[in-house]
Amino acid sequence: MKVGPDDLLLIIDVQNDFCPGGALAVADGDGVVPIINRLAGRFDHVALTQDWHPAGHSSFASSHPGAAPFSMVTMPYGQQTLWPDHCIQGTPGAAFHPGLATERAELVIRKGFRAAIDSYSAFFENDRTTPTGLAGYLRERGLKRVVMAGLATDYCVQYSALDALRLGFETIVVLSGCRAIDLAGSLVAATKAMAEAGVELVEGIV
Ligand code: VGL
Ligand code: ZN
Repeated sequence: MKVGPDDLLLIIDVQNDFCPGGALAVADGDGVVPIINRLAGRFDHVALTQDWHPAGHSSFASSHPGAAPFSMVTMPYGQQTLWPDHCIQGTPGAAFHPGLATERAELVIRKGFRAAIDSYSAFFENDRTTPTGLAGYLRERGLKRVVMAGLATDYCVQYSALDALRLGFETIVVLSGCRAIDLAGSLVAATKAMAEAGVELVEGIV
């Protein structure tokens, strides 16, 4: 792909809690930082997402007595994986990785801030209908194509990519800038789902 003026680089959840030593560490999560920093220098428009939960969030296993992290529960909006407490608003774990070049970001979109519902996607909460406002932002700014990288490939990146496509944006995921949680084959499933939907999966940008 060739980067153009109507492209947005959307950097997903490159936060301390998703990096080694964090509460929901993704293997080699911090490995994306130099790759994404290099990418960011190529784009006219950059936005960041930030997973941003209140303490006691309903996606935390600790909020469900007897439930183990990484187990599933049924919520009013559907199936939900329960996570270790992570990305609690205002804590160091919720901060961006200190090496991430955030200064060129034109927008930081926070998600998962409603206690009763999780939000993997940058566009919709996990009911798949409550919008975050990002689609409106892109349309008002005349941005046509979304290029994504970040954490985690099989959760927030996948959900964001499928929603971007569903909303009519051309969607590219840069796999060298992503790392996965990979629960029970979720990385293979996510890659397949994105490819079948029409998300363009690229290793890098030349
Ligand atoms: C994420 C699980 C819970 C992600 C966020 O950024 O992929 N995964 N919260
Ligand atoms: Zn989360």
